Amino acid sequence: RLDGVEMAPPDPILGVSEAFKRDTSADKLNLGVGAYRTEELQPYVLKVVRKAEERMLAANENKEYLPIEGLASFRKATVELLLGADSPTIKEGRVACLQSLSGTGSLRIGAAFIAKFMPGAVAFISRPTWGNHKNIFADTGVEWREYSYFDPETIGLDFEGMIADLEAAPEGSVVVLHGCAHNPTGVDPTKEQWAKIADVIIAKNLVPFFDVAYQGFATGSLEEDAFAPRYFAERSIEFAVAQSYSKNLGLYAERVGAISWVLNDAGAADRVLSQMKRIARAVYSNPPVHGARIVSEVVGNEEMFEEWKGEMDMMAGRIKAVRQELYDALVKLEPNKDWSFVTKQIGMFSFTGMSPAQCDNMTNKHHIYMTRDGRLSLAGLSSSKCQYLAEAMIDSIDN
Ligand code: PLP
Ligand code: TYF
Repeated sequence: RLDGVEMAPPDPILGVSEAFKRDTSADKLNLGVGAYRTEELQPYVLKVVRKAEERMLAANENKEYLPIEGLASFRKATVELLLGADSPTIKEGRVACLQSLSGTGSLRIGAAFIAKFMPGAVAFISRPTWGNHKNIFADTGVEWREYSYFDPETIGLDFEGMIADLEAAPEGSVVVLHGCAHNPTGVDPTKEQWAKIADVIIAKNLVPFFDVAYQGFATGSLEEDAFAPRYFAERSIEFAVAQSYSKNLGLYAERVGAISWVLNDAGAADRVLSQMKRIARAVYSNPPVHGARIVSEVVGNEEMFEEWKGEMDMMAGRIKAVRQELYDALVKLEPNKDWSFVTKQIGMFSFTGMSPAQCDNMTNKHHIYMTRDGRLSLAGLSSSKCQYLAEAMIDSIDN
């Protein structure tokens, strides 16, 4: 009966890690997935996470089911992290927050909600964007289209193209926006540009859907990195937002995140939450508790919260340092080329403009694993590998 099932293609990002594991070269370097590594290229568990886990173990917590909407203290902490603890939106009960399965599961519940309650709405995603956005909307039956975002000439934002495409979108369309540290380009709108984006959203009655996967990794400040959603809330724009703790708290495998709707009416927030619960119930019933407890321990304790910020600075600082070292190595090897994009881009990635063939050369000849859109995860790079990477890049670009 199932003889006709064809082999599915590997995930364009996670599939790179699988290929990396099979490579036996001593030089191999995994710059595919956006996951933080130490200078020794080992995964890193934050000290503050270990501390929270010790406290949880000592408290002898049980493993009872959580409510469908998740752990109350986690939801409170997560919404406050996004909008600020003194946000009037929160005080007035206008946020519907459901703990879900990290960023991906949160986007998925948000997309399912859109499919159900905004039938026919098209989701506009940036070109390029994180590979999974298309999958998530397509699998939930929401049609997606792209809006201009990246200008390969300037290696910057194609702001005019973006605004023109949003202006041309049908009324009531959904616009997926990266809250900060755009993946894969590392290019974010300025505050002035966010204001103009908000103008178009209001004029065209569009519905923003923020994907916040890197809060704390763009400017280094949790508050600054939440500028766009906070600003939209101030302007009374109603929006959805998916949050993830994979990167900023290093909880990748724990699957910790939330989907929220920020609305202008508390009654609407209650009704929306009830419907998101209904969707979640049919998918996984209720979310896992362990990671959510870690978050509420860390965010709920002033000392641990400060410690977390210190470790986030350390991680973001190491990425900035290798960004600079890679730039220096490239300039030294090929001074006549403009490498400034390396240090201009922010967040975990470097978007190099390399073609698929050049990426293949990086992998096949130099054992450097990356996605074929030309993205390098600097979170997986060490100081000691910058020279090797620069040489491989120049060999791949020049040939
Ligand atoms: N959205 C973007 C833009 C991402 O880069 C990621 C990857 O971290 C995610 C969402 C979701 O990741 P996760 O499901 O691990 O939270
Ligand atoms: O872009 C990345 O590398 C991260 C990790 O299906 C990731 O966001 C990649 C693919 C995926 C889930 C997470």
